[in-house]
Amino acid sequence: MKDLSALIQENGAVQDRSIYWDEDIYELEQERIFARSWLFLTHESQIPLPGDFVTTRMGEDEVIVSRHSDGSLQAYLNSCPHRGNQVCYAEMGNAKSFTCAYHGWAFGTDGKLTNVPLEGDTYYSDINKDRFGMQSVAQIDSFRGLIFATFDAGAPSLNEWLGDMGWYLDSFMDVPGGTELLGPSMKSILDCNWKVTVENFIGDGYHVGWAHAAALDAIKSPLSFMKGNAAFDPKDNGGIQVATRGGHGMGIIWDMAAALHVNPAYHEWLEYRGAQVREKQGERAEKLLKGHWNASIFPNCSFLHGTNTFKHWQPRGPRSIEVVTWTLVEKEMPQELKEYLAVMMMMTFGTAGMLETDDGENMEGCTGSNRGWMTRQGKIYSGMGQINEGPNSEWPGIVNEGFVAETSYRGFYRTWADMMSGKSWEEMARGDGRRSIKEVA
Ligand code: UNU
Ligand code: FES
Ligand code: FE
Repeated sequence: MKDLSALIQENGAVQDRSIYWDEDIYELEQERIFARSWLFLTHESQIPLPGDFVTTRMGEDEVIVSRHSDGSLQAYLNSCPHRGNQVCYAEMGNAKSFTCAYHGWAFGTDGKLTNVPLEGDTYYSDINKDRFGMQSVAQIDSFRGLIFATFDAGAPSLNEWLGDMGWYLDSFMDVPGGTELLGPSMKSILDCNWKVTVENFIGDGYHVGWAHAAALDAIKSPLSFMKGNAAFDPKDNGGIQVATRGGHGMGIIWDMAAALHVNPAYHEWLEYRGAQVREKQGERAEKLLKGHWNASIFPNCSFLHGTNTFKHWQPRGPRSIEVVTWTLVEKEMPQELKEYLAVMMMMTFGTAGMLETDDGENMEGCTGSNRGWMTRQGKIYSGMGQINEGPNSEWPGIVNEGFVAETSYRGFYRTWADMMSGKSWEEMARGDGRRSIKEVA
């Protein structure tokens, strides 16, 4: 493996190509990123009732996430402590218990071992059931309905982990009634490294007018002025790009929440909700609510506010991911609006969505080219906008005025490098002192 400290250079602007291909680096990511970070599991709306469960992955670990009989959220490895068989194969459902198909050990909805077949005749009742539950996560918590967990008991709280990202999320998630994910999810496989999709969503405003030119035209997007980049005027770059501490980030296009669909009912909703949000949280929150966001929550989930897309990029080795997609809406939206938004989400960023398929080819190309040994020795570049970014009087984080930039890429890779080098939580909390060119100068 290459020298770890050289994989990310120039304050996050240069990546070594091996990070998209190398199996040893991928294994180290499992240990140092996925086994430590708070990872997205599901939304409370997916498991409202006792016994409700979903199965998902934390890194490559299969997990069951359930609502226990006492109402608490539980998550534990979906693997039997007897001989290791996967216990639950359903994607979601409601259960009183989970029974292993191999020898019949049964577990409660908190993962605890409740029944062992032939317990008296074979173990002579000398088995301590408390010892053999499915292994629970170290911490589980939810933020405005989004449920996360970490395998690291020493990790900071979820609120600290999200930091300023939580403040940004509140503008559209801390609303009366809250939000929900409309499922069932769509799932598909892409032959790409997980980080390529995370970086695309965290901050790629640059590809929108180029890679999506035909789709913007076809759906008569209000952004179709960007197509082919020909008519782009610097004043069209109206928005911000943000890197928040912890590797999260986003690009926001002001007044473009409905960037990929035109529906008067959605605009009416934004006016109605915007006034309430402004009252409770202030003008900045209203401005955020009415913007279109592309965003990622470190390490591997992303969303588009306005296009109502919520995605979980599940790694399956260094060169493959499973993409899981839901529609994220407000619970109090009228039913017809929810249905309209779900259809538009599918048409744009569902598995066969017009923009999703534009991106998919590029995600695979950015990964697959590195199969060439010589190609893989090189570096790639995300230095756009460094000269223009810094702390901002209005917006938390490192901010670039203008949504076409790579500010949030750099924040993501600085945190990635910090975690990969094995920094302690204290070291990471202190910050890396390399957050923007302006601060360094
Ligand atoms: O493709 C995207 N990430 C995107 C599309 C971002 C902003 C607007 C439209
Ligand atoms: Fe950006 Fe080729 S122009 S990857
Ligand atoms: Fe895209």
